[in-house]
Amino acid sequence: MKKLSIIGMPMDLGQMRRGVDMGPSAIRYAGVNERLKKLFDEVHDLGDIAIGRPEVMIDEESNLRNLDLVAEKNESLAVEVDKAIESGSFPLVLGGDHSIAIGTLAGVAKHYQNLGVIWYDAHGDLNTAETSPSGNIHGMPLAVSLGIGHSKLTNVGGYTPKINPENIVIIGARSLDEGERELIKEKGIKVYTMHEIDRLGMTKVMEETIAYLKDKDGVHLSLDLDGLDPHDAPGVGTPVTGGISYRESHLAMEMLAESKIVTSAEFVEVNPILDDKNKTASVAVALMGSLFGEKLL
Ligand code: 5AB
Ligand code: MN
Ligand code: MN
Ligand code: MN
Repeated sequence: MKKLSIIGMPMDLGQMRRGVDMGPSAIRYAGVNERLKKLFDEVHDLGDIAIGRPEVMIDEESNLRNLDLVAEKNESLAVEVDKAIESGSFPLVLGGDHSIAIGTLAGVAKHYQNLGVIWYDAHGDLNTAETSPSGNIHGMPLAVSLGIGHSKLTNVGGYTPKINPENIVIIGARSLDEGERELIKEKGIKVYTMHEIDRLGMTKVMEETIAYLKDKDGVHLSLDLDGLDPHDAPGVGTPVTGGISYRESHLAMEMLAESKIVTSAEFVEVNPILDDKNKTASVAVALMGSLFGEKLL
């Protein structure tokens, strides 16, 4: 029995551009339920976690934007993700800015001793309050999940760390801050930048990624739509030119489907206000179709 739980996380407090809170609605409007119902025995859309509309608050002591609320809302997300897994469902989280990976991973990682993570993104999301150029928590969730960062964030879910550096593969990186580069080297995190994707091709990148993660007891896919080229995914808050194409992304998802290694996923940073006729949400839904085993023939 294949069950899917869809959890909307309309979070926009991890960055400064409003509109990303409408990401889950845009993805539903693009037909996520209808599309995935064909691929699962049961699809449960659990609706959205309540976020509210507070004014932006900078934590004076740490310089982190909306620190307390981002931590609190991610606690709620972690509980929902945990419940979905307990009920035997595959958890699929719809973002929302990427700070929600803090809660998703808090809910997922307690179920796996040796969780692998694929971070599909133009960015490393490995900043801390000290290295961040922006104070935006959506640039920090991978570091937080490694146990690096403000304790209010690293302790979401009541334990830390969630993942080990040697279990991470970053794909699509092309905008890394200095502190992130240092952390990648220090921790030995595996990264396929756009250079490697151009050079090896997506087939080889995914073959290597799957081989690298195949002995893990679970694999979480954290897909930031800005990993794709802005031409294919314009509706994102921090676009970076020269990204992964729509076709390459489809291939990546199809290869993941074949490998059967992925046990949870989130699709984040869809901002319909910045989009072109819901193109980015539609791309997200098409990629989900491929990830969950849709075939052309
Ligand atoms: B996203 C930047 N590195 O920390 C920062 O979209 C951008 O979740 C972060 O990948 C982008 O502010 C975060 C400059
Ligand atoms: Mn549990
Ligand atoms: Mn990004
Ligand atoms: Mn990201």
